[in-house]
Amino acid sequence: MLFPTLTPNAPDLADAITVGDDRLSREDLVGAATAVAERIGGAHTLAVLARPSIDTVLAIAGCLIAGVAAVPVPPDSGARELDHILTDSGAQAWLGAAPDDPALPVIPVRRYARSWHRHPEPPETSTALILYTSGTTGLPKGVPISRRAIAAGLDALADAWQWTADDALAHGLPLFHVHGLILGVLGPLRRGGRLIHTVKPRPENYAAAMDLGASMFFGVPTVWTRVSTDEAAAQRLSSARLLVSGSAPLPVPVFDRIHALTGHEIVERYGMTETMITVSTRADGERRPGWVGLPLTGVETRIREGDNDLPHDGETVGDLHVRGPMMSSGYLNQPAKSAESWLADGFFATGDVAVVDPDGMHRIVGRRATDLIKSGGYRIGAGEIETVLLGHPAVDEVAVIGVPDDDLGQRIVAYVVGDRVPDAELIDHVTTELSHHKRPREIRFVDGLPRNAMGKVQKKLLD
Ligand code: MLC
Ligand code: AMP
Repeated sequence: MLFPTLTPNAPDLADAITVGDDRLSREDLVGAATAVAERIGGAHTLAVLARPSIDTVLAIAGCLIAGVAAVPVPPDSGARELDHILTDSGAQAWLGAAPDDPALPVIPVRRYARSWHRHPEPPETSTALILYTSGTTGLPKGVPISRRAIAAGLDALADAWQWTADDALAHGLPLFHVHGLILGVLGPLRRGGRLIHTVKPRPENYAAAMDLGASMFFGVPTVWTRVSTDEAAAQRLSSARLLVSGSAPLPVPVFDRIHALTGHEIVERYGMTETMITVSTRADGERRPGWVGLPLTGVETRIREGDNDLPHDGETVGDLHVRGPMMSSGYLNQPAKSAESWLADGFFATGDVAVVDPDGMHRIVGRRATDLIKSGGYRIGAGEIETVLLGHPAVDEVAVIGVPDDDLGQRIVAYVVGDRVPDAELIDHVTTELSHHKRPREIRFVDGLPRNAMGKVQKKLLD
């Protein structure tokens, strides 16, 4: 059973889910989510505007009970992104909150409705979630994730992190990605422990979660960077059981500062939307700053150059491939793109380059493609932003890159050739079409872009 806690005979827990100041007991969660499931029976795919709220948790839980695929949508999606996600996923309606101009029917989530009906367990191969993630070019791709993959991924992490029903997980990450949603919400639902969602991942909110009994914290590196500069907040986390970082590289100085302030060595793990988490430091293992740990139980990895395996000597850098039961099996509606990454022998070519040492410890060196930017832990395709900026009448040519940033890891910078309009006009144009986190933080007007003999922009020569 995927979620033993979502059945009427699960033991009650007064504060099973806390989101900000809002709270739901296990009994109310099961009753309200089952009532949602009653209302959506017969649907196959529903969109959920993934605000950090109890209603979002109820909508997703209702879909999981009913066996309906949920498509979590960034709540600040712009028009272009929204239209694409709804069309590509085949979503039939919004479940719960909806944007102002919903385009689809809206099925309400009734917080105070209750049902104690017992639904049959949906097939384990059925799609539980379709998550959207950026590629180097084009619009985001849908990644269908099966119930079986979610179970395998969460159980492998429970093994690595000694994660049990006694844990109270705290975080403030968005509810439309692997990190905040699958690990951060479905994790506690599968393990049976409490969830404390802090709405925003601010250091003071994490410190306040200690008063609610938080034992385990999730954050992207930007969150840990901010915690490390807020001494008082950091020190409050000292008595937590485990601090975990992922979604982007955790800078070694941040690992060291958090260690000095809290006594904790952050557990780092590596994953992708397409594969879920495949490599992690173990709670009972070595925590080496700058390294992301060992393959999870059931996972195999290799580093390659072309078709050749490279040695695990701690120095040789190669393309990282992973294979494991938590992986998705391909992009939605994209057989050709899927075939580029899901290889015939079952391995997934991650696009990351890595080294592995003789003990199996992995270090992520970087990404092959410069056109995938990681900013604040979000994966953002340069091409998607360039297309939108080219749609602005003042822009003749544009190149978008990620430049190193102490806070965000990388900061989105757009080099623009065209009429000099105020930066805010171009930034707002992007937020109207895409999600806010895809907005350039900086616009640099230039007279021309560096190009090679073929006319291709040489992004490496920018910045
Ligand atoms: C300023 N703001 C604007 C704006 N200018 N908003 C829109 N348009 C403009 N022009 C405002 C915002 O509204 C916000 O206000 C404030 O500026 C800060 O902006 P932000 O972008 O919300 O926050 P920021 O501080 O930059 O973000 C840092 C962050 C965020 C860490 C909070 O990047 C984040 O949540 N990252 C998590 C990403 C994640 O979960 N990735 C997982 C991928 S899964 P206000 O008032 O709203 O604060 C994955 C697999 C794996 O990778 O391995 O896990
Ligand atoms: P996403 O699809 O948003 O999950 O982004 C996945 C990408 O994030 C990976 O391909 C890596 O480039 C990066 N990533 C995730 N976790 C880590 C980590 N711990 N260290 C370095 N990079 C990471």
